[in-house]
Amino acid sequence: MSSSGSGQLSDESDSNMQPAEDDCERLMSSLPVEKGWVDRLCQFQGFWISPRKLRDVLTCQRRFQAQHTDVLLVTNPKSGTTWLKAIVFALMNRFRYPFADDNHPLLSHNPHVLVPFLRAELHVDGQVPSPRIIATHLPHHSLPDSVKDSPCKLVYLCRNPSDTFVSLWHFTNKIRSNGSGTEAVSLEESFDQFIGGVSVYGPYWDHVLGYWKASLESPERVSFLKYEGLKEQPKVQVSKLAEFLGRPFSSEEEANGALDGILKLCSFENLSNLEVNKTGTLASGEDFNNFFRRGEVGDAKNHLSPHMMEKLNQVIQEKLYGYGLKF
Ligand code: PAP
Repeated sequence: MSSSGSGQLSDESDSNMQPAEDDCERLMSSLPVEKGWVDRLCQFQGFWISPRKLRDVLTCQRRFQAQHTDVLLVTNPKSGTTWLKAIVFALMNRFRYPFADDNHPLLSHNPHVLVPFLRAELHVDGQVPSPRIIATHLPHHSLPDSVKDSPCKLVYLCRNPSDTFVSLWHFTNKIRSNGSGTEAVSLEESFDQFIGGVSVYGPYWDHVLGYWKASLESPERVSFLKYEGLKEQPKVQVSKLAEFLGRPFSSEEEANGALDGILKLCSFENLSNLEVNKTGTLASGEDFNNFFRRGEVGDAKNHLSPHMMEKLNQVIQEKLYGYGLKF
């Protein structure tokens, strides 16, 4: 077994495709560990993850069966996952659920309920209607083999690192304070960890770069979007996304305002003001309203000092600019 976070497991538990608890414990004890913002983080296959989630990832890598028609939505946490889930759900299901339908599922269900995260058992027929829309935060190199070998489509949404960091920091502190009375984690300490590459599913830049490269190599398979681009040119971006997903808007739909309707339905203003999103809670315990804070571009400058912004820009420049990726 490796001690560099490469995450090799023995084959002992292959018979049921689920790693035995002992096997997981052994693997865990061999992985690099750092203090996280909520829980500890261990480095597995080069990315940082909470030990609580490691077994699920291992099981998923072994057992998840991709289908050709799957659509996988991928993000670094706090890059606009909730928004992307809403948009793709509305777009893919627009004939079944017209945007103006008073009973549209997005009006009564949080997007995280309508679009599940990748789990091993999602391959069980009928759990998610086909074509399945599934989300994940896994880095590209750690996707299950069945996804890598499948022609299914991947949509990656990235967000500028400063806003992603600030959003993650706020979210983490909400989770920490949820009933536990745990002290808030300081912005400075979290920032140093983030730019040192230690963040959940990070390093941030490795995550982004993995999908950026994949989108350049296989543009018909991986679509790379930016949160800022979606904000700036929502119609252009969502129209391109619809084409990528094989569901282009017809001229009749354009005339009917379907694209505008979907954008309005999925807007921060609309979703954040729905009763379900103000009061509901995920099965895992997070309140839905924690997924809606400001939904703006550039809020980081209200939290990070000019020195911090400069430091982060420098790291991003070093890590990403050489690959043609700029924010
Ligand atoms: P997740 O990765 O844990 O699922 P995610 O949805 O990516 O979380 O992050 C929430 C962020 O998306 C919040 O950003 P903020 O902290 O900077 O405000 C949230 O406000 C923003 N967000 C949620 N819904 C929308 C939306 N419909 N449009 C734009 N931004 C949104």
